[in-house]
Amino acid sequence: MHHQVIKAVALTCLLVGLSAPHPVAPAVYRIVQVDNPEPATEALFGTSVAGLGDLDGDGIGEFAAGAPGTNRVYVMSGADQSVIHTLQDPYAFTGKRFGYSVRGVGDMNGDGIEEIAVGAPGNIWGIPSACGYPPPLECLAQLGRVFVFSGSTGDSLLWYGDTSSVTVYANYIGTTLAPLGDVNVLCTSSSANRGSRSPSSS
Ligand SMILES: [Ca+2]
Ligand SMILES: [Ca+2]
Repeated sequence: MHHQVIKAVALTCLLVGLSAPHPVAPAVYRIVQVDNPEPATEALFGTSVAGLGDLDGDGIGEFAAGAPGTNRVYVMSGADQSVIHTLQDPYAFTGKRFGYSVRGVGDMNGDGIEEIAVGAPGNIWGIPSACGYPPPLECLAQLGRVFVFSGSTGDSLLWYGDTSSVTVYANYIGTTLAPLGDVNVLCTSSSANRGSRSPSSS
């Protein structure tokens, strides 16, 4: 009888041991300060920040930080914070707040690497000079634009802008960005979003 009790207790302990969850190593996080890779007065580095997937294949996700004061977005390694891509306005307009917003938008060109959307909402005070129709690039830049860059190469893939002839109110397209899976990139503005066109149609 005594042996049976000991045997039962031992079996119970074994079952408890087997049912206990396996120990899981706690995730290790570290906080690092990331400075502007190209320090400049009023660069506004860090106005926008976005987490990204792994772009360089080291198994660690990347991040992007915008500096709309200098019209730059830096895509940086999550492992060592080195700069992987420096994104700029393909049309070299300045003062249009390129980098005011940034988001990862998934893989849009099928190469398996996430793309990066960047907002450039245009002039702070918005009201552009007379544009006419179709509006020239300079007017679209004042009204606001959104760009999509390849995550693997940093090359510009697409951009979106207001193609209407309305010139009284600025739209600030690109103030915020939201990924919509395989639908596209949703662009929001403070007034209206009335159209888009690709660089090839400019
Ligand atoms: Ca990585
Ligand atoms: Ca891609």
